[in-house]
Amino acid sequence: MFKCGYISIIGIPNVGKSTLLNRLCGEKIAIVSPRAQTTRNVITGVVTTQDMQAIFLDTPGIHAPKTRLGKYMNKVADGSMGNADCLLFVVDATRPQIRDTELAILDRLSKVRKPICLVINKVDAVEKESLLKIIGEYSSKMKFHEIIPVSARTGDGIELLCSIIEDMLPEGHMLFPEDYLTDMPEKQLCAEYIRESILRYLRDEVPHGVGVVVDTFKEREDGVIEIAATIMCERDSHKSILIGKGGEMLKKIGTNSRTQMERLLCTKVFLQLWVKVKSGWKDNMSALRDLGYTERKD
Ligand SMILES: Nc1nc2c(ncn2[C@@H]2O[C@H](COP(=O)(O)OP(=O)(O)OP(=O)(O)O)[C@@H](O)[C@H]2O)c(=O)[nH]1
Ligand SMILES: [Mg+2]
Repeated sequence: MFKCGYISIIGIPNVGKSTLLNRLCGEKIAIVSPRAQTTRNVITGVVTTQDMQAIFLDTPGIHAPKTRLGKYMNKVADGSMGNADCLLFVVDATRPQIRDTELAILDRLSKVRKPICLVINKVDAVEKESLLKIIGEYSSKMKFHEIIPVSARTGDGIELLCSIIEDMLPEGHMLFPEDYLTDMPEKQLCAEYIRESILRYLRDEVPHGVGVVVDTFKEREDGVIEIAATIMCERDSHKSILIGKGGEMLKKIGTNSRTQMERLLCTKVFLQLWVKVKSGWKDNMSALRDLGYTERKD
């Protein structure tokens, strides 16, 4: 009896959804950062074993949106719940209080007639005793298929989580080839690596105002891949910070993301970065479309 289906990974920002996706898939498909609202689109990761094919949908953290981009992020997260066969609701063990944001998600989940597993992540960072309180609080609010504490960082509890996922999935034939990993094109993944480097090196306000588009992605005859990308930012001051003194910062961002691209593509990469100011791009439909933040019509 083979099982196959879609599992949506949802939760508020920064609880470790993308880290969990990467851990479950054994590959870095989604970028991760200590800042909230890192993921902006639904990212698919597929795991195939002898007994199942699990198609994971990592989603943007659900939050109170301030821009059109924010609204889009919430909408795709919400849409992925509708498309999934079962759900992983991820919460952060280091932030045990249930706040309005979690309550809003619980309210939404209570209307979903699908198996839902509560995943309490980051258990490596808390005392075991504190978990009982979190488990108690959440189970008093809703009935979950299972509640499982894990650490996406260390891998603790992941094996058990996989067996719970198998249990929740419906019977069915494989939907993707056995060795299929993600629907994220390499070009887009490279743009995401650049964004991750920006999140790593710069303070909050800059990365949150940044979008990255890969304009050129081509293989040269000598096997080197040439990539040119534009970093779109909101203000002139952000542009100066991104470039840095004598171009230092942009060089650092370039070196860090190029190393990741070379690992992904298994070849040398020649990377060129450009910075462009486009104020208000997060509310601008055509800019959002250029960056791939528009709803797919399928
Ligand atoms: N200690 C600890 N930290 C973790 C764990 N999982 C994730 N983190 C950290 O939590 C932060 C957020 O991780 P992400 O995976 O980007 O979180 P997310 O839920 O995808 O965030 P958004 O995309 O913004 O919604 C990063 O700094 C991770 O390294 C874990 O199991 N233990
Ligand atoms: Mg994420």
